[in-house]
Amino acid sequence: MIGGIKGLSKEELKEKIKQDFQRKIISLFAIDPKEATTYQQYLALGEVIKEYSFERWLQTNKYYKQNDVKQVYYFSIEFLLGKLLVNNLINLGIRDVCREALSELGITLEEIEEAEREPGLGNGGLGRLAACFLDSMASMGLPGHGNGIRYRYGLFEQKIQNGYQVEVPDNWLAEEYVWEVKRSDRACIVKFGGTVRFDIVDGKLKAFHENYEPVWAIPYDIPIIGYGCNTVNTLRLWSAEPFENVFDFASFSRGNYIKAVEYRYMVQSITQVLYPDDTNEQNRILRLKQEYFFVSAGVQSIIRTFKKRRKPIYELPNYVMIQINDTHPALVIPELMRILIDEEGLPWEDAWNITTKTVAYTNHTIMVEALEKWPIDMVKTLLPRIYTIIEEINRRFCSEMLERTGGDWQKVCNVAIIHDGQINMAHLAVIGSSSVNGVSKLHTEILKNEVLKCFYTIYPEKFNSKTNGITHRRWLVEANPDLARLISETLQTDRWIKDPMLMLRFKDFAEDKLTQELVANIKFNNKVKLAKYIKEKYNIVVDPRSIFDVQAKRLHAYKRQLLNALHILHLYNMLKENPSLDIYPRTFIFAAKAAPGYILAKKIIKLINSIADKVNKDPDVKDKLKVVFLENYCVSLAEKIIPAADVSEQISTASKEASGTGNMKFMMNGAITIGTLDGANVEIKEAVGDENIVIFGLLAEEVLDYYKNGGYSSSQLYQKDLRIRRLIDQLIGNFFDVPPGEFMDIYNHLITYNDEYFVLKDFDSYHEAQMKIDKLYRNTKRWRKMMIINIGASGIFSSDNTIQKYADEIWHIKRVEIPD
Ligand code: B1H
Repeated sequence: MIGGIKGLSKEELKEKIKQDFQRKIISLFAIDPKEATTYQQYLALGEVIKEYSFERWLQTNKYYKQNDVKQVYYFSIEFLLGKLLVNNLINLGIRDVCREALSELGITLEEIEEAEREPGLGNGGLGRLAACFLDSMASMGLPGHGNGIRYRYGLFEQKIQNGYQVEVPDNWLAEEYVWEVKRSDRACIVKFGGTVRFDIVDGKLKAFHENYEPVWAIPYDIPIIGYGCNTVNTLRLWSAEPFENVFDFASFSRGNYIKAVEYRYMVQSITQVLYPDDTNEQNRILRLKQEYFFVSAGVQSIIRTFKKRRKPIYELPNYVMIQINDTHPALVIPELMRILIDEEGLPWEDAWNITTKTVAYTNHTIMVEALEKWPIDMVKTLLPRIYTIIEEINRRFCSEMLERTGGDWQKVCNVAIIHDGQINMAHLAVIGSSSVNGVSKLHTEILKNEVLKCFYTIYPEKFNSKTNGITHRRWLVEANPDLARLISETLQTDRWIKDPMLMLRFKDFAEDKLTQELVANIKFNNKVKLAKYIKEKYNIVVDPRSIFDVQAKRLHAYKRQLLNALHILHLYNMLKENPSLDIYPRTFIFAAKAAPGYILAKKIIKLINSIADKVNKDPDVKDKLKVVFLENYCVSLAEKIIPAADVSEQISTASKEASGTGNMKFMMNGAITIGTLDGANVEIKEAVGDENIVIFGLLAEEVLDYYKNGGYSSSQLYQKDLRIRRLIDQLIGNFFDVPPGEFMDIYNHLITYNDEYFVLKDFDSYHEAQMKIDKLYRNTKRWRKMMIINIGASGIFSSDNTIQKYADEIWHIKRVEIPD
């Protein structure tokens, strides 16, 4: 090990970095440091920086142990970390010295930083939220760790070919991953399949799980370095490995070669690939295996650590809290029950009491297709012991409910965990935890009054709201350094990086002419940079003086990229009819991955690219409209796009977007939101005031009312509204240069199946909102003022605030200061 950086002067540190870096290149690659490629330089620097964090990491763990600190474990099937080198340099407070050290070696730090490959171990908002939370917990000195899966392949890499999405495997582990430490000595065994036998032992009924297939869970730990403090927490990601000697394992027949190979293949498949479906659950056995795998390993490792404290097991909830990120880790509930009963010998009631106190559940969606349900037979076969426990939880809960409802079976069925041959994971999560939270105020209200209404009457005390947040350290300090510098200069302190509520003081400068100009210049420079990237990558010229209007997020019908696309087509039609129409020049930028099996979403990508083709090639509109689809949206691309955005498209069908977090990232970088009153948009509006956001469209209650009572017909709208008719006709006519019927799925979605997400219904109102944006942008002063207010108010949406609330209201943990 390289040794620490504690107590060094700046000069000493600089010399140390130079030496350590060069020695690392030699020890890793046996080459002259001058001959190293940029990627090798990255690997070497990464190793050095990682080792610099070890001192604090050990210190943190020692402190937690010696002081019996209560710790939180955030269980998530996704962690979308983004690149870590810049982040770690900033959080260790050594980026500037490091830049100087390297520049004395003739190397540019930014080039090395760019060379990092990001681990795409998440789909979108849910996974990125988990990563923001880790940053906040560490930076606030909160004892909170992550627990997840080390996928061999992350989310696919997206290529656009002839306008269509093509998926390429994301081989992110082709080279070493610098930031992890493999800990084979802390492996756990996870058991699949087999049978359960019950027997009386010492007068007590005991379960024996036999003939199972054992799988090694190997932990890889990533240090999560806090900003401006000594805290280094841990993200533990599990990888599945086969037992070498599985045939010596009691239950296996010896010497069956084919079986041995099948077994190895089965094991490796468990952590092979991230499921690429955002908010769309397919009932696949492999996914169930993944869920149990990381949950079981995580719980075992927590209990193992806890037992070293030599406290009675009854004390567990006083020292451990497990937050589950949606229902994907909901099997913690029966798994913890299993360990407490089968391994610790507790009676059911005590185990249940401990489990429900230890677990808390966050819901992230009301989309029915995303609410996880597993067929009974699948769970019974794959996890026989876990199944018997779920059955017992269900039996006890239902008999309680039967009593409560005076024998109303219908009501009991509505809340049962097992019903209709399936296990309802949301019901299991609500029943088996002490806290149930939504991710924005509106979303929580919808949970309480619609989706989980029955449970809200049973357990009103469990329900609470925790509006999402984003780490301003990545989304502002790192992604938009010039703006961060301006905020520090303006406020004459950089304390806001630790205490984001101080950012609100930036709003006081909204009318200040100099601040307005500086903010506008920074935005313009960021737009120039993005324009350069677009030119280099796609050979498309975009004008940084035009409005950069951005929609970047997963592609999903409810997010309504289609509304945006059809509206662009509408603008194009208007301009063709009247070439001198006074539209402020706009560049529409899209970035979005579609789930590989989501046909409608993929057609929408093709449509956007077809519109781009048409618009960008037409000299008649060339000075007014441009459309660009940027491929492979990921954290690093978001960091390039968001600081350059003027307009932030947050246009989901009201009630459908649980929170959104992109909305917060754009706002923080001075983009003005055009959006519906959905998810956290509602709270963004409260934070900036009605005049600093552009709202349109149906309200959530109106949408829910249409779903319940009907009363909307898209085909009537098509008949009545000439503009809409024209757009739809263009979609299925020969307006685009595509195979006949190419957009039939979109047509059917909008017309035949009555426009489930109210795209056409909201079209008018969206158009008006867009015209309002056009007008506002022309008023330079007004627009700049809006930008500053949005930037300042975004402090409210720092995940530090969100995490403080989780810590106070759900976890009951306190900040600790790790000594030097
Ligand atoms: C969100 C998901 C999700 N909600 C299933 N639900 C998945 C569901 O792989 N799966 O099966 C993956 C992801 N993701 C998002 O969570 C919401 O749509 C956003 O509105 C929210 O901001 C985000 C974080 O809370």
